[in-house]
Amino acid sequence: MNQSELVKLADDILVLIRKKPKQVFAISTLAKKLKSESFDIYKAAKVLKSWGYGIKLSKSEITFKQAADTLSATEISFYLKTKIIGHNLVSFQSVKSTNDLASQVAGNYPDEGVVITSEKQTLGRGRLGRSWHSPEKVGAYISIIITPKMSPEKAPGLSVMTALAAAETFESYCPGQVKIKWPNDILLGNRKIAGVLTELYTKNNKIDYVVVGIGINVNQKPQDFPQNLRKIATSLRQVAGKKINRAELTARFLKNFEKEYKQYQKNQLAGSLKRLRAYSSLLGQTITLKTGDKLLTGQALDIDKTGALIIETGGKKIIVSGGEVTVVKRP
Ligand code: BT5
Repeated sequence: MNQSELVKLADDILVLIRKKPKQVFAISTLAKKLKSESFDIYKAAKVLKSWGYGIKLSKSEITFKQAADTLSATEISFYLKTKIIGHNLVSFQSVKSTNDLASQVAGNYPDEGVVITSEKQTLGRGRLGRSWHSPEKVGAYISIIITPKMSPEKAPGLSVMTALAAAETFESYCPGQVKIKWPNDILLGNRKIAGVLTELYTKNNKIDYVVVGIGINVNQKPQDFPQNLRKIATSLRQVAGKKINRAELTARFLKNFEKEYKQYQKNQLAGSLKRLRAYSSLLGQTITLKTGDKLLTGQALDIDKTGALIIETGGKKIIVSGGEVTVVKRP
């Protein structure tokens, strides 16, 4: 049995034993079920241990004790309750950027709901050429391919929609503490824990596909951030005060994403405005926005159903789409 067959067998064993923790499985029974040799089952169980799974293993028996801290497709799928988003889920140990990879995949085969995750990114991207710090095994780096049947003008609101899905997810870990800094930052106690990068690909003025990427700081300790981020970033773990299961968190986020996306396709953010307003860190504040080279200062009044921010400046109301805008200053 070669290495990739062994890895596949390890995954198959996991699917069987993962659902029944503490049950003792005879290796000979698993071998029969998986049409393998007992010796290979034993070897594959050792592979599972090397992945960090808590497994009690003897020559004749296997017992599942504890899940590994991993963002593998099998582990995420264990918690996943979606219909479309994540129906095809591929996980990597290390990639340059999950958004880049998703775009390559979708360029060949734009399939609604494909999800790519990675344990680490070596060139994680933020918006406008900025970078996303993506250390190994403590974060969640996720890209979702979608192919919405809507006009490209409606795409910027997908970032706000995704930020809302993320906020709803984090709310269950840190109730009452989550804020969305329009259009794409999610904050806990005024520090950033996640950012959304939505990239639109068009063909003949129609949406070909959209890659929605999110980077989430899950289990970082303060020292895991570089000096320049220590004062502006935090993680769910730091605020919740306990280590978070990244696979479960990812599955919960994908579920919320699917729910919000379904609504968005019907009526954009019309049904979500109340929640968006409640999460917003900007409304009512005087802020400075940067669009291209221009700076604009005004009071943030509201968010509309397209995801745009309505601001008042010099007695006029202006609607700013989330597209290429950065909030550079607020009190
Ligand atoms: C974002 O950009 O916030 C979007 C980040 C999207 C990252 C995901 S990870 C999966 C997918 N694949 C990718 O390659 N990207 C996406 P922006 O609003 O431009 O914010 C970037 C700024 O946030 C940086 O300039 C830093 O100041 C700050 N930053 C970078 N890494 C951070 C981190 N881990 N936590 C908090 N802040 C961070």
